Amino acid sequence: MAGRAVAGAVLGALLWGCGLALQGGMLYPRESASRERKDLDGLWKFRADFSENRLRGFEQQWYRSPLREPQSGPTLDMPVPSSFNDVGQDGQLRGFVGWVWYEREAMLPQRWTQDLNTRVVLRIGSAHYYAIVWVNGVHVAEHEGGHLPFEADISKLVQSGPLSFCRITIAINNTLAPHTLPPGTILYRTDTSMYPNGYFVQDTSFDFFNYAGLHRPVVLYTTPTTYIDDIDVTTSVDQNTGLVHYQISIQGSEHFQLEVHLQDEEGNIVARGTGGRGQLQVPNAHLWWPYLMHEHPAYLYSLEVRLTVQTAAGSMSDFYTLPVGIRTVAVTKNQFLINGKPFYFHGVNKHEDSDIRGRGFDWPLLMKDFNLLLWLGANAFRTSHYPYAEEVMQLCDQYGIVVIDESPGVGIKLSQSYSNQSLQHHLEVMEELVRRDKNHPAVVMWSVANEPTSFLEPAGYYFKTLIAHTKALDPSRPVTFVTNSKYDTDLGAPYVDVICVNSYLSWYHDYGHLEVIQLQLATQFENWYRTYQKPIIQSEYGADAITGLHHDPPLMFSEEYQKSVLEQYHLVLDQKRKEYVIGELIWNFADFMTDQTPQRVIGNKKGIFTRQRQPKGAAFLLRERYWKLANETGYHPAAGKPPYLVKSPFTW
Ligand code: GCB
Repeated sequence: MAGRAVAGAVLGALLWGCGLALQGGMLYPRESASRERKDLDGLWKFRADFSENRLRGFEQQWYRSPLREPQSGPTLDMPVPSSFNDVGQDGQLRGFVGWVWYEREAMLPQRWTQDLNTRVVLRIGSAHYYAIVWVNGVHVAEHEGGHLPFEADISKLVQSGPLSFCRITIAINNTLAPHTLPPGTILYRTDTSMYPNGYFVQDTSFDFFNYAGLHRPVVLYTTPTTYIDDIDVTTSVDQNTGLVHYQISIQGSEHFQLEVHLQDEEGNIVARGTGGRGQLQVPNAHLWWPYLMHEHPAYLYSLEVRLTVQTAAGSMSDFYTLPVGIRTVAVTKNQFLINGKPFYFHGVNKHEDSDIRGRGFDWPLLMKDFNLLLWLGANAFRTSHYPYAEEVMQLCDQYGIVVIDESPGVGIKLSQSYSNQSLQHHLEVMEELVRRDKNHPAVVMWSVANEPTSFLEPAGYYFKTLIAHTKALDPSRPVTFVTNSKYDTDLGAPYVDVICVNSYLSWYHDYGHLEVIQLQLATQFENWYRTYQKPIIQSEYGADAITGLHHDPPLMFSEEYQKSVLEQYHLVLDQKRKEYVIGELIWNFADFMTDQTPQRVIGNKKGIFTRQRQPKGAAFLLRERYWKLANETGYHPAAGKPPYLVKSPFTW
């Protein structure tokens, strides 16, 4: 049956997955004196395989020749990056489950194909969910998981023939199974009095639409054949001196010289080093501070790495520049410290989601979102419920927006999703995530999951292992997962550094009874703190509001009700933040698309902005609160007397 074949095709593929301990780095493809980059954004040929078993593309080997009629049948023009779901007018394609095929040809500069000292790499920012890649009909890569980059060295392929172009074919399967991340199940509807033969649907336990496709930039880039493969930077502070510990890995040769320079924002070299690892000392360092915590937040140095190798043909160099923020992060039993000062998270949970493009990366949307965060006075967000684009993380570094970086471990509900296979994959995903995001100063904590059934018996071992592995990968950051289990049954909570708890008081229970929020919320906090003596973040709270729907006294779904829920939460948060509550993140920044259910009105409407990024009443309420919090908790070291009063937009 079609569904079984779809799931089977994915499952088969997953078993070939790589083992633990990733090989190599995943540096962002930046241009430099030794590296070129060619973006493959634009229109690609696209075809969904609607055949009953979804495997016609493999049976007919669509990767062997160009994807066009008469060979493989009709194609569509599909924009990249974008989800494929909402671009067209075809309802069947919107909800399609199975393999889709993308293809495009890329012209290559002559030097890339003729200079054998050049390495040509194909890099895919995100392909949701399982992807297989061919170049000129040759299999070059396979990857599981939709939110992290992967790449293939295609030098040999493009340097072996007379062609100055290459044909890239990518098959992507969006099927989710119990051991994928996020997990899902294919449900077979076998009652033929109700469903046609072979009918199946994709079932999931998370609250967002399973958008699919090539969601982020696809690029070709070059490096020399001996190249800087990875850089690992951690920072610490000793009195006024910033310490930058670096480790660089090189591929292609064992005989090389490495020089590193650290430059400040004015371009002055403030420290120099040589060799693959070392420590740079920066006297009177400018620290990386979060937005609204300092008059000059988000200070970034540049680590300039120069690799030199002597070859028979002469000397060859590779250059890479990495932005570096010097800062420290620490957790006490009731505080989160950045550079030794208490930090209060006042921010949002987001989604990568918008009209038409779905989860597709889009610069105007991204800048609008950052402008809204700055307007709101938000100093933090969580990448609910999967890793966001690398360009998002770069902007967080540049603007001082603190990030809780979350894995796609959402919807882990069934006991099968705690299997060894699931755990193995989850460990790998954490490796990929840490490898990609470890150098971002904005990232202050890893979140391994959202709202798992952490009260189930296997959850104890699962989260113990997962959190220990993440800490081993990155001892410099705290680790958490976000829970909605009860404080006395949660088997994962003993292993987290910070308790992140979600609650929807007077929304998913006690409908309309705003008067119980204060009591229930105070009880929630007290129970967790008494049990664990760890700082707590209210990692989600909120209510749906359909923009423009008003009712006073407040009724559910009106803008007034959303505001009232927030106000009730804030009364308790204002007491508890004096003790051990270290943050509040509203659910959600903007309305977003979900599966169709009777609880969702064309998506989840808990945004304080609409999906088109227009403010609801709650946005103004939060804005006033966040700027007030910034005034109270902001700190100016030079003035020596906290609190440092930031300029409130209300007095401009
Ligand atoms: C939650 C989930 C989030 C949902 C939200 C809601 O607890 O973490 O993914 O969208 O509640 O609105 O129900």
